[in-house]
Amino acid sequence: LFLRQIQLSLEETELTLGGGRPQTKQRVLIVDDSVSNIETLASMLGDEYELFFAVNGEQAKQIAREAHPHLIMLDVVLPDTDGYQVCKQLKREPETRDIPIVFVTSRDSAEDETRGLEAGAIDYIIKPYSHSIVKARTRNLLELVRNRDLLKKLTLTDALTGVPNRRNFQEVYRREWFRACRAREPLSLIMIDIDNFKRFNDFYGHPAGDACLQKVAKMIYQVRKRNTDFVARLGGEEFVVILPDTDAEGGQRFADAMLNAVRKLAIAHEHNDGKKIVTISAGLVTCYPGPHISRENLLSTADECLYQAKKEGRNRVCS
Ligand code: GH3
Ligand code: MG
Ligand code: MG
Ligand code: MG
Repeated sequence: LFLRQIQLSLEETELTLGGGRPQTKQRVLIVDDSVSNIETLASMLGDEYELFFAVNGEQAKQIAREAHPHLIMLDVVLPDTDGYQVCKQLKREPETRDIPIVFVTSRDSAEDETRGLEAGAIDYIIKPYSHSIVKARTRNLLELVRNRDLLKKLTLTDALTGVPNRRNFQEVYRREWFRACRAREPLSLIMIDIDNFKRFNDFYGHPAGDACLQKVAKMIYQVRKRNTDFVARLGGEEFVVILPDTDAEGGQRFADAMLNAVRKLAIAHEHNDGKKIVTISAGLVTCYPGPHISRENLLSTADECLYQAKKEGRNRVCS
């Protein structure tokens, strides 16, 4: 019940960002070189799940990477390799590591089963199997997966605004930093802070302050043009944007668009240095990540730029 409640509240948050979708069917990848084996599993699971199929190891890995299934049912004997190898490889790769794998095989020795479980499989089903048992096991497993994914999402999402939180930012920032290093691409970072927000809260009350934060978060989120652009709430009334493969000019365009968009919201603010509406200030930095500069360093420089924007009168970008 507890999980169901957070699930509902999360769906609401998603809706506020316009990305909400009802519980969709979970995806299951069936890997078997025998079409009749695939057909049997498909007839059992097809109503409840969205199914994908692969008939060899290479195909299985490719579909696992592209379709991100919630569960893989894996045969042991395959034409190009064996299922244990496929399992081990999927468990090594970051994008597929979390996908639970269930072996479905007629190999019934204790050694084979041990090998499968040691390769990282979560379960091992021996043929011939009872349809009702396999259906029930699959359902239980996928329920666990759903709850695990939900918890993961909750730990990475800001509860008030629905955008990624600080922890999420730290992970993504680290990842994008190393990607930019490898690709020798520029990276832009924007620190954002709402102007005179303490006075806003004092004057309009905390609930109105919360509503303002939600609107501003949504607006910053909507300014993004590429889905690799990343927005997070760091805490309080502070946000950060990561713009991969974006030079100083592109960063400036994004920051200007963001400031404009927030002004356009025209949220009344009686005590914002005479501006009468809610505004934000931003600090923009751009660099080619490499050994000459640290992540923390770039972040603190963005902070200094933001401080400068405040000092120069707020409602502006400094870089
Ligand atoms: P500046 O323009 O220099 O940034 O001034 P400021 O008043 O915005 O800055 P300060 O850091 O002094 O105040 C931030 C305020 O943000 C304090 C608090 O009232 C408010 N705040 C922080 N988190 C939340 C929140 O989750 N909800 C609401 N409603 N207000 C918050
Ligand atoms: Mg086979
Ligand atoms: Mg502020
Ligand atoms: Mg602040």
